Amino acid sequence: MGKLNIVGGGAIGSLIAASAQKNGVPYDCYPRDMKTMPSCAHWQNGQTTALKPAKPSPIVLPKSDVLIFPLKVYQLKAALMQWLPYLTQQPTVVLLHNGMGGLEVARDLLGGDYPLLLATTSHGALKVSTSNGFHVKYTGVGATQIGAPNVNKPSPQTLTDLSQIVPQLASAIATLDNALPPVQYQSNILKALWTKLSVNAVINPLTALHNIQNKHIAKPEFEQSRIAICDEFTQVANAYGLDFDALSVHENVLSVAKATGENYSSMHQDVAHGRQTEIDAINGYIVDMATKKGIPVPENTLLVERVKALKL
Ligand code: KPL
Repeated sequence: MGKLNIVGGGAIGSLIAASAQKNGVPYDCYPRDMKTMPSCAHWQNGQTTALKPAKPSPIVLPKSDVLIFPLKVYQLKAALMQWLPYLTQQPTVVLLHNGMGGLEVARDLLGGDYPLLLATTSHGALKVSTSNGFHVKYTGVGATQIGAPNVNKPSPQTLTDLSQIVPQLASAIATLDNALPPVQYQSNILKALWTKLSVNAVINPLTALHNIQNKHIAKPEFEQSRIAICDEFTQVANAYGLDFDALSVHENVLSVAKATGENYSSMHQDVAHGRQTEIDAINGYIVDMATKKGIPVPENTLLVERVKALKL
């Protein structure tokens, strides 16, 4: 089994590193900024795990290695370009981010045949600054969905099918599952990513704009907006051959808002800390995809404008 290489020193990347450390999976971290890389993780049971020292710059990785990019979509292009000269052996690349657009960036830079996995996670983690430097806190147990968008259609239905067609990708999934379980193979990863997109498209901008925790978006005052976002999302997704119905999309959004009720969404946190938001990769992506098909999406368009108008 290959080594797990983690790009960036964000909350989810550090959580994966800490869990790999705890579970005895070989790993290395490559943060952009060594000074803000967490040195330690705090688990929900009060235990802590120290992380090994990070690596300052990329190296050529063997094919059996896994290179995961738990970054914001807008950071992905620069990070992939930095790694490109070191990918001569074609280690498996894994993209893990909120929103959409990473696949297009990766296909542009790596080509459509590159061994690539797309993932989405519901694990929660928070990077905190302490008097001893940065730490990462595990805030919510979740699961990771993963799939292989570059493998020819029809996509392998099970992990066993995938391991027969592309053993390298199945083995990369096993490495990730050993590091931070559970990692669940999805034969239709794009549907899983669009599902997550629908959740983020409602919860993230509403929580950021109204300065509220996730649970509050379920209030009647946001019903009209929730329904409009879900209706527009469904029209766009269906136009691209993804089968959604607006009622179930809305129900799923409400159930995630309830399950993560006490959390502040990632967009809320970005705004609160004056960081760039992921609005372009979330509601902005819906607007772009809608425009290509001539579908009017006024609610999503307005949310993009309003989030961008927030003072950061
Ligand atoms: O993914 C999330 C985010 O905050 O970006 C949700 C699901 C909304 C949980 O907070």
